[in-house]
Amino acid sequence: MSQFDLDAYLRQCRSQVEAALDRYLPQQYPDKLYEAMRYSLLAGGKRLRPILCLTSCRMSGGSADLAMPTACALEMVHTMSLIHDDLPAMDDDDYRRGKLTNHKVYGEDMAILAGDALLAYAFQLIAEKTVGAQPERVVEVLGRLGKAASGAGLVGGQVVDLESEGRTITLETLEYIHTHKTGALLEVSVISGAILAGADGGVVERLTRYSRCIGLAFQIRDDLLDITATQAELGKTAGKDLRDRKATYPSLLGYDGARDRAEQLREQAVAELADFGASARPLTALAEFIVQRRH
Ligand code: GRG
Repeated sequence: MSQFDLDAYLRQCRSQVEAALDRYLPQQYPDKLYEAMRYSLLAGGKRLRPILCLTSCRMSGGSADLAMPTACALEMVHTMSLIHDDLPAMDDDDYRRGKLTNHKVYGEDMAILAGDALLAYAFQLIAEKTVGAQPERVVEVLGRLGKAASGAGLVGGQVVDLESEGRTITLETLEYIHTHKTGALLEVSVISGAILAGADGGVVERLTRYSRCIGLAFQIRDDLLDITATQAELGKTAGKDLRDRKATYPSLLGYDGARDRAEQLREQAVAELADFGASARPLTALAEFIVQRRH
């Protein structure tokens, strides 16, 4: 089997996504609002969610163009969640993606509104710009994205996270936080690409199991990096979990235990792809990237 060049693949996907984000969200009136939206949306980042969406769409026989509006919408929802997460009322962070956080530059009022506008526009983008998918598939993607962003997804995870601050929590509560705060959007990223391409229920089920494993593995890696990586590598404050005495996978399982759990999850994720043969190489490599990434 020829070696799959993940770095080249990531570079190519990222440049397509960057161009599409810039195109879908041009600077316009009201100037300050769109400047604030574009400031965070075009600030870099790994673009993992759009890449997962484009990759699962291709694996299921669709084109990158088919999934690009959804891929960009996923990045908009992700970015708005980072803007709101960084606000003084939540995590109160000064740096994100190597730059000052949105509210530090534009003020809290504009940061809240930029996040709101990105969230609403994400749904508009999918509805208006998706070309070539069956309408009921587009509706399914809209519904799933809505659920992932709602109290049953990101917002629910964030609420339990805020309520857990300064308290001792169980591994079960920690898993609830992360499967909702982080896992839900990663899952819909993988699934939406496949749905748009017309994948059947069996494929969607396998990819759901794959994405749940990589979602949790992603978060465990995040917790490990918070201990080992520097602020320059992370683009945000490092060592914050320890300082805030937050429950994390390493604090509950030990550093090695958490690392082993992430590796187990990667293996489980990859096992779900066995039936897809060579077409699953990018998703296999992405699972590896998630547990080995340095930022
Ligand atoms: C979605 C309506 C709505 C509101 C947001 C604030 C909030 C509710 C939720 C918090 C969600 C959150 C910040 C989760 C953390 C997710 C996470 C691990 C982010 C880091 O992702 P990376 O590493 O970042 O992919 P880059 O910068 O590479 O994109």
